[in-house]
Amino acid sequence: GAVEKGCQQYPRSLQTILSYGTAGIRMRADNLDYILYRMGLLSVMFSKFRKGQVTGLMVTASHNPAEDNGVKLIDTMGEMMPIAWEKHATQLLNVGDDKLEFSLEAIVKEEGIDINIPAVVCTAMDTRPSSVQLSKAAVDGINALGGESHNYGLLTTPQLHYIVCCINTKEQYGLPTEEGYYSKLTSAFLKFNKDKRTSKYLPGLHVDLANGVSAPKIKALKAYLNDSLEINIYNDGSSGKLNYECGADFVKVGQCPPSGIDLQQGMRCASFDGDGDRIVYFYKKKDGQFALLDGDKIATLFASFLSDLVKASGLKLNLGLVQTAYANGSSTKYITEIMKVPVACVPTGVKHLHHKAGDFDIGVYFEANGHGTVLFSDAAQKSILQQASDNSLDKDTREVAGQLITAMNMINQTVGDAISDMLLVETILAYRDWTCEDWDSAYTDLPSVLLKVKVEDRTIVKTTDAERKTTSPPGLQEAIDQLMAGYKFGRAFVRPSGTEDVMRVYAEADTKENANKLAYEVGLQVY
Ligand code: NG1
Ligand code: ZN
Repeated sequence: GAVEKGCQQYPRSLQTILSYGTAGIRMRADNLDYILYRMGLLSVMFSKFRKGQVTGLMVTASHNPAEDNGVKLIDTMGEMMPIAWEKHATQLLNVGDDKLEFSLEAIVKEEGIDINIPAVVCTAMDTRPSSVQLSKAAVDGINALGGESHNYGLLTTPQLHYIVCCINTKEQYGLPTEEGYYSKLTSAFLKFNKDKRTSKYLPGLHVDLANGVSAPKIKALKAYLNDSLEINIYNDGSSGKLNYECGADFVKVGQCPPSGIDLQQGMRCASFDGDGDRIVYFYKKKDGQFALLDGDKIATLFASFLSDLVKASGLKLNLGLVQTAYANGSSTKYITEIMKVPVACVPTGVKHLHHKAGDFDIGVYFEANGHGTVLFSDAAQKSILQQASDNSLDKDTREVAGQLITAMNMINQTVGDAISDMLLVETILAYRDWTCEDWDSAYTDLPSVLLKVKVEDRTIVKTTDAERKTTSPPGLQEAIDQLMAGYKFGRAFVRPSGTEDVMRVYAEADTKENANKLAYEVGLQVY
């Protein structure tokens, strides 16, 4: 039938075994056509499985080079596709063209899908040269199974997540359009900031947009902000290349400013990644050194702000923070010992963090690389709303609950979102009248380093304890333990990347030199 016909147009061009990785599929764009076609098919199955609710498909390779591309599948509540469905993705990716229909039937059977339910899939893409063609392949896949496709063209990844959520909640979450997104977030921002009186906090912000899809989006956002936030744009794609020497990943891994920004003292800067779901801040210290305010710093800022509001409101809500092994040791220590907020550690990948954050009434989660957001449980939202309108309470208490609601409306709860995170960081800094130095002073990061090691077969390394330890090959963990013991505050781990064909090595120690040495020594163990 139609599926087979599509196969002729999108034949399987790779024989290697692929898997649905940390956040979907990513590779050089050349061989992705059939993969996008097949993921289009899968998103229809998933929509049918969810009784015809809308699912999402985003064409992007995030922070990876412009020559790469990939796909992220979105759940009906706007979150990431459930981990339980990744095996179906992996299955569909690897079967021969002649087995594709059979494979689809197997999914129908296993999941008890009613094939007659109409399916709807929203698609969008980032600015990569290959994205238009790959979106078409996905749409052809969607249509081949009779699914209805809505192509939103260029969007940031979190904007598509937001739109999917809005549609399925019957607009309770907001209007399911790009304008609806800007208007929801910026109304909250303007409301919170309307009486701000600041002296140290300056409204100027300098943003590196990685030459990606966020450039046109931030330009659109600015029109909604009037002059309440002065955003200066860099790397807007007009001359530079996507993610090349710029963007959140470049800044985080390289611990240096992106090209295009002439960093001066007193400038408050931020870098987005290529599809707008990560953000890190940075500035130049008084001593002239570059200073990074990464996902861990943003998480602690959010958590302390929200926990202050919760305390002031008198509400009994438990707030927790979720990190991965990449979180700086100093941040974990600060959160547990000084802030006294519970911390959970989960494996890499936002899907794990997001899931865990749901265990709290208010769950703040961030990867150190700047991907994160805040989740409010249904019960928490309800009690906050109730408190805000309870006339038996004094005015101040009601107002604090109102502030919590406003903060909540500024947050994209579906997934980490650079725009939304930026608005909340700016709100908190203005509210506290803080400079970057004030924010940064909470704790000092341990020097850290992240290496990539090319290996023959990265799957031989198996991990446990939220990837902080290895279980295979034998002897590796003992060797790493011994190396770590040689350094003050030494901590290191290795894990196979889920998005690139490399092993990742992370190390931190008392000095930059020692962190580098430790990472190098651990790297030699897997090389
Ligand atoms: P992998 O390649 O599995 O390490 C990377 C990031 C993740 C996550 C995904 C998806 C690091 C160390 N890893 O995963 O945190 O962001 O990409 O984009 O930053
Ligand atoms: Zn991204």
